[in-house]
Amino acid sequence: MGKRRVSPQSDVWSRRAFLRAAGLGVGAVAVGGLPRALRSQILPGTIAQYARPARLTLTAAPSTEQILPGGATNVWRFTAQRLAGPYDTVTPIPGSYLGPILRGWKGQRFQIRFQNNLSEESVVHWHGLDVPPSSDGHPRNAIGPGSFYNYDFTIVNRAGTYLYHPHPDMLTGEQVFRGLAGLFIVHDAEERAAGLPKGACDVPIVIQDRRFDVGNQFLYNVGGMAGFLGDQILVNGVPNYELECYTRAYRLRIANVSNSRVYKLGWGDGSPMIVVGSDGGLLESPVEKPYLMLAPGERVEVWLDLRNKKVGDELLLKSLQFSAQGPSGGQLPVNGAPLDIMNFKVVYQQQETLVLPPYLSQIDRYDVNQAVNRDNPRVFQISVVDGMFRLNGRLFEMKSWEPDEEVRLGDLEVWEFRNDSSGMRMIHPMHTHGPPFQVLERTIDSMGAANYETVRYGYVDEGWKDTIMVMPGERVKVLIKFTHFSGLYVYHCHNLEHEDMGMMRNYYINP
Ligand SMILES: [Cu+2]
Repeated sequence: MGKRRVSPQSDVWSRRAFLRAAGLGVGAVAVGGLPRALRSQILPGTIAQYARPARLTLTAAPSTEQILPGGATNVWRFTAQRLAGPYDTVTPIPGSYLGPILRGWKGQRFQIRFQNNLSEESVVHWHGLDVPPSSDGHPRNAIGPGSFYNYDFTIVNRAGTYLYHPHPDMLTGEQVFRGLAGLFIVHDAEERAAGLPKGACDVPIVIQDRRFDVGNQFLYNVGGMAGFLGDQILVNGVPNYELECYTRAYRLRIANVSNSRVYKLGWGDGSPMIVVGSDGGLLESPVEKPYLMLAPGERVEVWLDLRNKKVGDELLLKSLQFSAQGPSGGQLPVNGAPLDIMNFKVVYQQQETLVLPPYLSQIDRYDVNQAVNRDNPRVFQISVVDGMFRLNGRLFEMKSWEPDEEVRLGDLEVWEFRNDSSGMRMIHPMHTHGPPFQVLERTIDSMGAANYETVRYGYVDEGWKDTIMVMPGERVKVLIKFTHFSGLYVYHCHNLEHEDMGMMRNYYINP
């Protein structure tokens, strides 16, 4: 099959970049006396106050998309309509089943009316955003076909690449698989001033794997405990994705929105990855890694410098081989098999003025000595009992929680995810709803040590996280502070099939 080219001159991001460069501002919204495009250039420190509340409808419904040559593929799709707020609140991705990119500012209010036009219940989770429990997309708030639900939250998170996707009990895996997911990009003044590429050079890269039947239809054949592993990589919903590039620097916002597949991202020419951000936005400073591990639900931001390339040069983004124990469920390629992700092709010569900024953002480090349980971490032991992955021996219960799943608003705690029980050992990406966290420490047991060597240099633990990959035999301690909201949230494995099988629990933040 031929490569599908994605030209920066024909896509939505470059259109906006062009208009910005031309000083026009799409829609020429003049709030505060200045067009948007000029405000973002002249007043980077005062933008947030201009971010008018965004009001939109978000609809989930069956649709079709031309993904492979031949017949169109039936998909489920998020579409959004902006009712109020800045023009760029909603940016559809042409030629993709993915939901539109939602865009907001720290401090901005979002009112989103979700309309469920599927034939089953659903609910939307704003992955990584710390929002009130009633707007968090807890499975108990799922609504039936034909119903709607009003989400209302103000963005308290720092700038970063967040996600939105369905979260109904036992149905999340299939709904995301059918196409229901999108990026929620948050900006703030610090991030806008960091000196990173913008516009067409700020590129979202959503990585997913899929399986198709002979009629080009999605095949959701879950391989037992392995979850779903596809044999076709899609980037932004497109196979054989190729981005036509300038000889410039790029900011890549890479998100793993696959159900179960873990990627070990590396450059085809062996050059190191230069990381500028993770789940919760920018790092303090750029960090160099030989490769990057990215489990389902995780995001990473990369500085790609094409200044020394020539027109005609190409650069592959690959997933490199790594070893993880666990079942494959008969699905090939297995987790850890080498794969091509996408290609960057230099087609335009252009002068670049940006250089990699030595400083990116301020990260306020939690102090473990301030934690209420410094020497007694709250442990979440992953185990298999009766053929089901469990958290502290338990499966998901819709409305109840145990005493050891209660925390207090305002407390800083040490949480420890332990993936070192005997029995079936495989990777689990652990995700918390509510506040983000910081990684304190990782340890590996002797049985897992050999496999660990194939992944350990690819963790990005330097910044804010909401999803953390835990290898077989590994224990990860994180620092988490319950800052903003009290109420009922969930924590769970972001292998979506594991989550659907019950590897999820409530936790309660006492006011
Ligand atoms: Cu899992």
